[in-house]
Amino acid sequence: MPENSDIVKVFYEIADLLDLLGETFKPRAYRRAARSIEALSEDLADIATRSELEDIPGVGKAISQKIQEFLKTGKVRALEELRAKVPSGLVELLRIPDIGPKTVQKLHEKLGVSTIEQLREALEEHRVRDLPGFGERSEESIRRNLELYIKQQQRSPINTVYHLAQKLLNVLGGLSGVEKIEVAGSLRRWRETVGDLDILIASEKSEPIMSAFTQLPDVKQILAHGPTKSSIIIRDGMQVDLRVVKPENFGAALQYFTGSKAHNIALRRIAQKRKWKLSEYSLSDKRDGRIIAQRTEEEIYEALGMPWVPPELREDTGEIEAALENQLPKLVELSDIRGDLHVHTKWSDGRDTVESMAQAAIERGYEYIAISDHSKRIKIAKGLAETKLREQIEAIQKIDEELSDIRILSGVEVEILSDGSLDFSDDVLAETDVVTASIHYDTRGSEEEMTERLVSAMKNKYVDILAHPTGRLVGERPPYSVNLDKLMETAKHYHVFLEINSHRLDLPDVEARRAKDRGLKLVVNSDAHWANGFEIIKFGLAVARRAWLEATDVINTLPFSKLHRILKHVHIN
Ligand code: DGT
Ligand code: CA
Ligand code: CA
Ligand code: ZN
Repeated sequence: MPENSDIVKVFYEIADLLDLLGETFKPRAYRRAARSIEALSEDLADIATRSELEDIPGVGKAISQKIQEFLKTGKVRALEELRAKVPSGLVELLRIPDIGPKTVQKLHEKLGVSTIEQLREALEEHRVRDLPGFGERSEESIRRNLELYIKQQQRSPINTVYHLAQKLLNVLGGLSGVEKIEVAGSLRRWRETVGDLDILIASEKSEPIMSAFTQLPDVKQILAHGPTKSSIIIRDGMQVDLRVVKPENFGAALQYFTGSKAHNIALRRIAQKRKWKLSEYSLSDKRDGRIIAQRTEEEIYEALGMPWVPPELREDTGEIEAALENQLPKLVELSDIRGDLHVHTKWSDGRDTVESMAQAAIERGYEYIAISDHSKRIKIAKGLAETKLREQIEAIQKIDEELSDIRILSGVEVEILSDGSLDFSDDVLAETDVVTASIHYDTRGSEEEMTERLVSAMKNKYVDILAHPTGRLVGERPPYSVNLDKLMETAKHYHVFLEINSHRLDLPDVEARRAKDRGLKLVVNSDAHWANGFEIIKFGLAVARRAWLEATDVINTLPFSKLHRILKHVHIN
């Protein structure tokens, strides 16, 4: 069954195509219809059944026919015909900020530009400035807007979006009339990357809030400004969607806009079986329109026969079935975490001393940390030579004795060399309490080579943890090729714990979940390089939760009295 949003997309595309063909009035009519359909609380199919489509503002005979055609066939012939007339890339060029149909037409006719890539080339070769009516300044402005557009197409890593969201929640949350405010979408589900940021507000009066939103100082472009939904692009290219709903609908809206789309579709199917309807406004009875639940998410899930589902699980990968049987996992929480086994200091490339890292850990209520600075091969990170490491072990011992509130373990993040051997001999490793192995250089090997290199390191009898097993730095560096199945098998056999690294976010949630299913335990570490760096553990924890991990699946939820027994060679003093 097509959704209203599907036909909305059709009409916007028709409008764009008509724009490009030089039509003036028709595009406006399609946009107007699209906007009123966006604001509907009822399915078009139901309205069509009652033959009331033309009662929708902006919907006349021609548009009503297209809606019916779409409901019947899933297609609109007029759109297909328009698409055939216009090179397909041109519609995308329209999405670039400040570029309208006239500019696109000129670029196309005079320079043969019909794709983003061709526009980039034309700009590089400075061909745009020579177009009549253009010049250097408009060429430069198109170049900047193209960059912005390209940036906006990319997904952003969660940490940057998270901090942006905190700022926006602060500012928007302080506006008068705001009763509730929450993030929704992929950020609320804690995905490791976010396409656009969705914010939801409950308020009786939306206009002043929407105006304040579109006038935020960082706004680069306003994509839409309406009474219920507005979209902006902020300075660094991120799109932010704000929806303002009535307080009584807040739960239904939050549920809907948190997604994922797959989760929502599955949930809606359960509602439909009961002759109910789940929308962004409410859960209601299709037969008499009676509202069953709308104010909170809990009420909605409960009415559908299940407990509230944590947003991290809402991907339709088994969570609905589990919820219906009351078998949802009890996900690991921040308060379960008792320590951090991957911490850097000034001894290598960290910014703070062992003391300040320990102090910061105490303030977080941690029972233990492991200092794990880099080994000598990694010169760029000021890796420690053997003598330095021995000095550090002694220094740590002293500090550990002085601080009774925390146990400080001496560890090392030992480099796995190209041939799979470790950067320190076993004798040296034996003097530490925890050994974390990882790769930071020469990562271009084939999958077999990289896997073999990691596997041979994991076989070392002192290695406890394999840090950032895929090498990815989310949003910046791709993973190296590696066979994770083989790593998991080896980890199981040799009692090595795979790390969920909160800084890198290199281990995808689905892989962490597979590790759990294979009976492995993991460790969630911050890889903190300064005293304020511990708090990013929330992003690693999010991966753990999206992987369905419970506290018992994560070794650093253990008290030290139990942890030391599963590490290979802790020196107890
Ligand atoms: P993103 O932005 O790509 O990181 O991912 P989301 O999940 O934030 O997706 P977004 O921003 O397009 O939409 C936010 C939520 O709104 C999405 O998770 C589910 C809901 N939603 C959006 N569009 C539709 C739709 O056409 N149908 C349904 N059922 N739900 C939708
Ligand atoms: Ca989103
Ligand atoms: Ca969105
Ligand atoms: Zn590290």
